[in-house]
Amino acid sequence: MKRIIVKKAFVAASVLSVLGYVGSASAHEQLGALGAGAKKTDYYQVSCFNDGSGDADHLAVLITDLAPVASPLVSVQVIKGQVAKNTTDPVDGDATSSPEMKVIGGNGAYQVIVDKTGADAENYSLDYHCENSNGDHTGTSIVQIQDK
Ligand SMILES: [Ca+2]
Ligand SMILES: [Ca+2]
Repeated sequence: MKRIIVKKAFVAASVLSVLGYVGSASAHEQLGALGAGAKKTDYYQVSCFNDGSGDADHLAVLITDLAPVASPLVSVQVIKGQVAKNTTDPVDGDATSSPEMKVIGGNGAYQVIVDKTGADAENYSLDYHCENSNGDHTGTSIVQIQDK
């Protein structure tokens, strides 16, 4: 009996950790913080690839400016090849994100830059999804290159 309880607890913990991992991976949400300096910028590389659901057509991103409410607006820029785009969350600390932005660049590495308009520390949530031409998820991975 005791052994069963221990085993159940272990399984529950394992499921939780797996759910936590899968949750963050499938949600493709990156939480980040920008320091108080006006020039603080975070830099990621998101890779889109075929994980069995077809080749990626584009990377879709949006940014949410989280609490604390401060004067800077938070934006995300995406660059791939000859294409660069920007989207900005126009209101800090509310429930609404920036407009979603899609950069059509196929498979491969997209440069993703998160910055803000001025001084004061900011927190943000970056949503990023590689999708095929039908809008279905394809393989997506992220690496942080600069954390400022
Ligand atoms: Ca904020
Ligand atoms: Ca907002």
